Amino acid sequence: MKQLRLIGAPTDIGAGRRGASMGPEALRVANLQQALQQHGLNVTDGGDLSGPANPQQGPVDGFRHLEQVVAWNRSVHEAVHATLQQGQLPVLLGGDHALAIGSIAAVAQYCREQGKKLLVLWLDAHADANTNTSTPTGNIHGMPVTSLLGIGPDQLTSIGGKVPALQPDAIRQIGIRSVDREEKQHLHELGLRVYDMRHIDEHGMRVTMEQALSGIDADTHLHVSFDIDFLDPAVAPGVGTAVPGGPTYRETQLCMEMIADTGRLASLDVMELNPACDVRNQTAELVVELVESLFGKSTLIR
Ligand code: HAR
Ligand code: MN
Ligand code: MN
Ligand code: MN
Repeated sequence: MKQLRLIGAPTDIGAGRRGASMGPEALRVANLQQALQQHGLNVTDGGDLSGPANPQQGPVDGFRHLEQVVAWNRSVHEAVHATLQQGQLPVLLGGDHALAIGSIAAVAQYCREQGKKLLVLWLDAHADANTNTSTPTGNIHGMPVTSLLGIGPDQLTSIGGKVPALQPDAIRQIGIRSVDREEKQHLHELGLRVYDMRHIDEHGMRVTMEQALSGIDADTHLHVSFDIDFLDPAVAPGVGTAVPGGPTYRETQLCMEMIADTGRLASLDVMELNPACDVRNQTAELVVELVESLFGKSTLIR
């Protein structure tokens, strides 16, 4: 297994509620690095990136903090791309989910350079496919998917060089249960593969993951963009935008284990952990366990 590199991005610039800026430190307090090392993984903590403070302003042209979101994403893009070039596996510690723009743009760029196929699994309660006209809030953490697909202002869509950074068939969304009305139209128009909670209820997590992971081969770079609000808030209260009715502890463990089983996980975002909403860091501790599973810790006796 490759060397992992933790990259902290302590900002909540793209979110409505403050606090995701404390995510990287809460994961360190929950011993993320040490837990992974105990399983024999080689893990470096690259420390935190820096960027503009949160000006806490309202929307301009349908975007809150566009300039600051762009600045943070440029720095995330650079760090993630450099990590991949060094042959390491980047683990971005958010920070809000707007930073997935820079992270995934870097991964897509690297895959083009290496001639690899990219598959992005988007684990989230939300589809994050708004635009400045469909957003009810102006919060850019509701827009990373559209940005990566080339919809939005140049500064956001062209961070990885090529526009669009991704084709819609390179993304599969899992756990979705909160979508705005116009946003739903975007999902249909773009033809995104969405395994929403209804799908998981009807088919179970096992079948859902078999479908979501289908087509992965030796040439595939698998990227997981894990928004912690994917989880049911009963087990993961430490998020800024909790939506009831998410995957349970066991369902999420299975999801992570099935991703690990592919052996193709090559980059990861751990986003939207909000310690200000958490209870005694329990969500951070749960996330550490789940990331351990993602990298092959098995709870099976075998
Ligand atoms: N759809 C809502 C909006 O655009 C909320 C979506 C963003 N919230 C997240 N993303 N936590 O995963 O404002
Ligand atoms: Mn352990
Ligand atoms: Mn999200
Ligand atoms: Mn979300």
